[in-house]
Amino acid sequence: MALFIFLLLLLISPSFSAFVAPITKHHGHSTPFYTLKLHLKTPLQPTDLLLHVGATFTAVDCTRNYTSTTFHPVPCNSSLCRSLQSNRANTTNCDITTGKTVVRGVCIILPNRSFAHVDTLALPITNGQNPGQLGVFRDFVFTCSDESSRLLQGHAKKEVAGLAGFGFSKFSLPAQVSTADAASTVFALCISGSPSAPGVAFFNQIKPYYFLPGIDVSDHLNYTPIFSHSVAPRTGKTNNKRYEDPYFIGVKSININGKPIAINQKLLTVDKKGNGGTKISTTDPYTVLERSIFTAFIEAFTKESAIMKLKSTKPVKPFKLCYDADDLSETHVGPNVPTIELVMRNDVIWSVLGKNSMVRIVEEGVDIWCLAVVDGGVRPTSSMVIGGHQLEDNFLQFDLGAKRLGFSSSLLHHKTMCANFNFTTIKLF
Ligand SMILES: *[C@@H]1O[C@H](CO)[C@@H](O)[C@H](O)[C@H]1NC(C)=O
Ligand SMILES: *[C@@H]1O[C@H](CO)[C@@H](O)[C@H](O)[C@H]1NC(C)=O
Ligand SMILES: *[C@@H]1O[C@H](CO)[C@@H](O)[C@H](O)[C@H]1NC(C)=O
Ligand SMILES: *[C@@H]1O[C@H](CO)[C@@H](O)[C@H](O)[C@H]1NC(C)=O
Ligand SMILES: *[C@H]1O[C@H](CO)[C@@H](O)[C@H](O)[C@H]1NC(C)=O
Repeated sequence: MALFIFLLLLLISPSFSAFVAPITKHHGHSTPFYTLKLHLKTPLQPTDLLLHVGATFTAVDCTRNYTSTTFHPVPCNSSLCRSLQSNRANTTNCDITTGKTVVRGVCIILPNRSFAHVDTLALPITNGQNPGQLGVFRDFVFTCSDESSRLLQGHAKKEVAGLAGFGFSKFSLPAQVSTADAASTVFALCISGSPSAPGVAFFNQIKPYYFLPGIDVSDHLNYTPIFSHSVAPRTGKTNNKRYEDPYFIGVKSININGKPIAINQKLLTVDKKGNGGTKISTTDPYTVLERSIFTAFIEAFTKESAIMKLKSTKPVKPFKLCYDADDLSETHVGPNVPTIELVMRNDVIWSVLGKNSMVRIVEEGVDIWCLAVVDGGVRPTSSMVIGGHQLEDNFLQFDLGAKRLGFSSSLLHHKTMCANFNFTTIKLF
């Protein structure tokens, strides 16, 4: 209970408790990534955080040029600290060395040995159609770490101050800005493929979600069960150590032009150790498939494209199958290639058309479309990881209370797109 008092939200108005934030795609480096813009610190500063749908905590590097009058570390051994560490508080070790300074008496979060702190965070309220004034959260809990810069391999240090964690945790960003308890948090993501026109994240909004020209996409969602399973990092010692709390969906088969490909079903379920299954990721730019699934997928796609008289060309890394742009006809849903369908265990279908299955590579003397799927190797933690490119212009609603994911497939079918949220700020009360 003390925890909830500690986290009490200060809302500007009781009648608006939904929030919104722009999501921007960045192309600058070899791999694209997505950031969420919010306001942090006192006085409030606009801040870009790497969008990480599976991360347990929101993390900012508070050792690097961090000035805020409301910043304070979570005390070692406090009840909030024990809750953050899932009751595995390390009361013998409360000091941490960051750079050349030692910070004493703080709450250390394992396994990455970062420490927890609180500060002010603000997001615009929304009615589902426009953003309004900022809603302010005084005691938002972060970890202090440079995780985002490790994930971006040192790139974009200037632009990206940390990462926004949306994982299944009561300390995720959506859970902390939720007025419901963490287990019934609702949030939605709509990622735009255009670096100049942002997509949008909604918090606490069940409906409506308006996109120009006046389309409420909550009318166009299919639902499938969603679940979470803590996953340890791919590298390093992982015993008992939580690192991510990502979301999984139950894909039972993949169809290419309506024909199912052969997949070992065992790979598609999450086992007791958290291995296998289909994860959703905003930090993998492209879909990643376990080796045997990848091989079957490429084979079936090649066969179907041959039937459509498409001839492949020399691929560009990391892709395996590419076509000359001149040889593909284009439609409003992307190049005309075999259609991919992800069939869920509850028999609803997530269809993936050219715009999401293919990525265009324009380099010196090269103009090709490549199948935007990469080889995950043998025995990866998750057998399928649905990555950013496949999520673009697909609306996703994560309803943790109803334990379901609402998905739209391509919004282009409904004559709108993720960049069509109207970010003109209005006065909402
Ligand atoms: C530190 O922050 C100040 C004020 O926000 C800014 O002007 C300065 O460029 C920053 N320095 C670095 C190294 O990022
Ligand atoms: C943490 O709390 C326990 C129980 O309240 C106490 O015995 C212990 O000394 C405390 N440790 C530190 C480092 O304050
Ligand atoms: C707590 O910290 C001490 C000192 O760093 C370390 O030896 C011990 O293994 C830690 N305990 C846990 C549970 O991590
Ligand atoms: C966006 O919202 C503003 C405020 O409601 C409105 O005036 C404007 O016409 C909208 N833009 C479009 C393109 O509809
Ligand atoms: C934190 O976790 C990441 C992800 O696996 C790992 O690469 C990194 O070395 C860890 N950092 C520390 C300081 O333990």
